[in-house]
Amino acid sequence: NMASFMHVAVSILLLFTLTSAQMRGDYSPPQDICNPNDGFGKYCPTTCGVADYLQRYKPDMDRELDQMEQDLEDLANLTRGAQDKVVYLRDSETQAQKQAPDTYIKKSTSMLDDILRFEKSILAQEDQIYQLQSILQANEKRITDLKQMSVQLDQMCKEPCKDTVEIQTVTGKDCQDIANKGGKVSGLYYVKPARAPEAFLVFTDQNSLYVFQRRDGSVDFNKKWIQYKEGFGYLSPDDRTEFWLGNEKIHLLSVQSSVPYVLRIEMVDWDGNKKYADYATFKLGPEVDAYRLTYSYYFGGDAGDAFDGHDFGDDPSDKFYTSHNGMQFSTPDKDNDKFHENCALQEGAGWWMNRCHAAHLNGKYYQGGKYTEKDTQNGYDNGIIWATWHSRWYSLKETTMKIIPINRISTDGQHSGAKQFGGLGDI
Ligand SMILES: [Ca+2]
Repeated sequence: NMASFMHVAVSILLLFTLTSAQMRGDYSPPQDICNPNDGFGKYCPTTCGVADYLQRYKPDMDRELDQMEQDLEDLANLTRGAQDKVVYLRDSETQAQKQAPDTYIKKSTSMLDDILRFEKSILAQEDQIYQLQSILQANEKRITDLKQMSVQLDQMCKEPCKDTVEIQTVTGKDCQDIANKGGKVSGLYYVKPARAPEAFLVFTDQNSLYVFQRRDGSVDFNKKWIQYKEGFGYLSPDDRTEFWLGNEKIHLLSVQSSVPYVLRIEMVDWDGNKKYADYATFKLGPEVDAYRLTYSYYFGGDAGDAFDGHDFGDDPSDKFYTSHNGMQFSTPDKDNDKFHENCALQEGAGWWMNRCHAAHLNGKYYQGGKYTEKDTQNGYDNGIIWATWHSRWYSLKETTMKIIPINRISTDGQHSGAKQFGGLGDI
């Protein structure tokens, strides 16, 4: 058992040596000056993506390994203690045997003492054996967990790291243009909106929609202005990865069309319930206006109008100060909100912050949904929030934000753009 345990421990250490070597080799630019064009849009993770992923796992794994090392040492100490006891018992026994024939009567008292000591030692040893067994069980569980993690890691690395990804050959100024030219399948297309300096990749489908945000917990959304501007995460041809397309691209897409766009927000909670909210005439302003969010009205949905703010019952001004229409975009390094401090910095995410929010889909990912002030760094509700559906202390499981030409919605029905969610799973 011990040998196999050591074997696993060594394998895991080896795994870390390999991954950290890879980090040194592949990952040179620090996170905040990540090259905006570093392969974003290909199926493989960007350098930023790989680094984020490893950085998320390494501290936990390091801690686990330290704990295991400590447990091993305790185990060794206990074994030594037990061995000492056995030696002592054996010595006492030998001595007793030697002395018994001659000095039976004289020694009988001390023999009785020895027997009492034996009994005590046996009890103590049983205790130690019990402790050792518990430690062993705890270790076995840890090893199983680590093995599982390592298998998942392996799977994760295998799947998205395809060398090639199918990018459709048809291009155009928007999805409608692409469809007109024969681009009929869902997938990744290059589009070049009217004012864009160069074409960029987006996911689009038969309904001519663009997906610009997807959450499933695999990517850290605590990013700076430049990253929210250029986009981060991973795009995939089956639209199942997590990303922020980038404010500049969302802006260019949202302002070029002659047909108004509807912003559609789709959400899934931890019980698998799905809800959505639509906003008519969605537009994102240019960078000089800090990518201001505007729409004309709540177009419908069953999730409620959280963008209009929410009365949390703390103050009559709650609803006004948690609305989002007309808000500029803020990031931890750029404060454009209506609060005397920086909402985006407090909550570690970029969003159209007011003072601060009733909707916050770029928030921190909390497994299981429910979280409390104690789970946060500074007591602020920083999860993935849609306050007109779940409380602000409930973080949603999956979200998607997409823009759809309004004619596609009215002709094809409310859920024409909706698609089955498929996350990367819980890691
Ligand atoms: Ca502020």
